[in-house]
Amino acid sequence: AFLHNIINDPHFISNDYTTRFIDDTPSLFDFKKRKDRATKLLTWIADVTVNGHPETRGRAKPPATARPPVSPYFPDKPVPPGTRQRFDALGAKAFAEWMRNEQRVLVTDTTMRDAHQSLIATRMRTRDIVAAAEAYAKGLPQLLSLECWGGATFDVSMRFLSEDPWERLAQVRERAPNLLTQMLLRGANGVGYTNYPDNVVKYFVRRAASGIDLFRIFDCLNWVENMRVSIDAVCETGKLAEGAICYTGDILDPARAKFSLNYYVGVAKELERAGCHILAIKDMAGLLLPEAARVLVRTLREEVGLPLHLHTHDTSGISAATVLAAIDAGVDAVDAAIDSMSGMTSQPCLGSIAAALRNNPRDTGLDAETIRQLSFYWEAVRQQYAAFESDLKAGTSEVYLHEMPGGQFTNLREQARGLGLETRWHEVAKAYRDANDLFGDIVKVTPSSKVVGDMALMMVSQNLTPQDVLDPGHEIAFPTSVVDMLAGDLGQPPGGWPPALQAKALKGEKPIDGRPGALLAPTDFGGARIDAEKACGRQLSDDDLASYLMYPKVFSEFCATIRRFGPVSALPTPVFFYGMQQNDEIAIEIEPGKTLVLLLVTVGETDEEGKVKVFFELNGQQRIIRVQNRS
Ligand code: BTN
Ligand code: 3PY
Ligand code: ZN
Repeated sequence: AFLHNIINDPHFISNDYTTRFIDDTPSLFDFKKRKDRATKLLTWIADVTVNGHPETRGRAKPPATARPPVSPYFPDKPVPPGTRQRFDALGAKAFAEWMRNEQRVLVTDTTMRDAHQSLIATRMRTRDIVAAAEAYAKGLPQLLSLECWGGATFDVSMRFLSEDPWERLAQVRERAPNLLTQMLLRGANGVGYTNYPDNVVKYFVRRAASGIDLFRIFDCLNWVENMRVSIDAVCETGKLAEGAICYTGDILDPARAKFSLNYYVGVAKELERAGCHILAIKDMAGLLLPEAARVLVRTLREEVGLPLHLHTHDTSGISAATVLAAIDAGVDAVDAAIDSMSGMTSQPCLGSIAAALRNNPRDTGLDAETIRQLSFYWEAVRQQYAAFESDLKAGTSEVYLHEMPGGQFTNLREQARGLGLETRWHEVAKAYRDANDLFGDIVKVTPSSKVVGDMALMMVSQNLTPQDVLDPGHEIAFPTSVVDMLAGDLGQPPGGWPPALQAKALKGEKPIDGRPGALLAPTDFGGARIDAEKACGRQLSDDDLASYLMYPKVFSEFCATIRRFGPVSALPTPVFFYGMQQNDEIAIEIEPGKTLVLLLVTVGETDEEGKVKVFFELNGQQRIIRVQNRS
């Protein structure tokens, strides 16, 4: 077995080894019999059939009436040219000018990223996303872009879905070759939760640019200084850099003078000077009221030469009014989610916005029937993710109090429930606002929103008032994330951190006031690759390395899961989460042209060792898989 491992080791094969090879390659001592992909997948299915999947166990099940999702199908229709061809022909700068001069309202569909991030905890799997891509390409070629990557999807796909985010991107791109692909990049925080060294941010952007055309870049404190490395990196690739101003407060409320119209115009001008091609108004919590949208859009369009792209959330229930007001005031592009994935903490409803503009000079040109068909598809897909639905039932004006981003709202509710605070949700919401005010009134979006959430949960669970938190005589064990943020690890908010709270949390440690990325030593990519390949037991692509640089532990564990269970992203979603039932028959395409036909014959009794035999027929041959019963 040892020799077998040596001659099959990727480094050995490529002659890339030294005298330390045996010492440095622990996987050589991994003598477990190597299984083929089919056996690995059967092991997963058997295990989940017997034990359930940890992510769905004990949660709501898909309704018995759920119908299989069928994406609209246009077999004989060619893919018409779209924004991708226009962008390829014009380049970034001229494309942005075209956007600004176009009369139609341009629309970004967020269903493949923010909508499921905000409604079903980012759990949408690649198969379900990719199956819709061709219908978008053929049926909605007037779209500006598909937001399909970045934000929380990168982490969640590896951590909870055991799938590779890079494969998702490549497949969407291949199936929608006429539409711009769009991602959300958290500036110096990449697609993670902390600042990365500058060379890591650049490396990540370069890799991402092979699949992404439009990068929406933000900083969680609106600190443009902290966005320059990523803006420059995007510009160097020739792709579109969309700089976002994160909207909080209310420009029409004199009591929130910190986040005034002037403030946003200032940030917008900085982003324009920093070289961005497009300006986003990123209203991550859905706080932008219709009248404020009118004023903000009109002013930004006068003061800045870039096309304006509005992103909002419908947590309050009135985001469509905001979008229509912004359109009236001249916004160039808006974000919306397909009908069945819209509303509540997600984006406003794409089909209805398109309807509102039909036969009007700014008509989007989007086809109503295709939107409906796509909505039916996503509706059926969404039923399979019932385990991840929140119990939110209505729009809520409480969002103007707490200002939580749509992507965080249901997450924090879950976290609160986990701490036994489910009956005290409205206190958590109030504490979230109190924590915001303690931090000096800040922008709350990943990762600063996470820090405010941690603080709020601590305050509620320990019954602390803001006065307690500030009281020098009251000892507080601040969450680590709070200490790090007040130490300057996420950067600087406008006006700096409140000195008294900062001193109390840092207990004499000195904060930094410069850009965190400037203090982080550059990563040694060669060394990182060696570590990563050791951890994963195989040679890694440049994309793999980028995953490892963002999430070393999550990526290594993802690799281990795939090593053990094979390409589980190929499993249909119900099978992935729930396994199979007696007499279920499925086809699994593990690579183009290689399909496994699988029948679950029966599940045996649990034996003395606590193991269960699961009987399958694989392409007509009997296969028995024995798994531990842990249920
Ligand atoms: C991970 O934590 O690595 C991702 C989730 C993997 C859970 C699945 S459920 C079926 C199989 N059996 C296990 O013990 N783990 C995987
Ligand atoms: C993210 O960073 O994931 C967001 O969606 C922020 O709004
Ligand atoms: Zn959003």
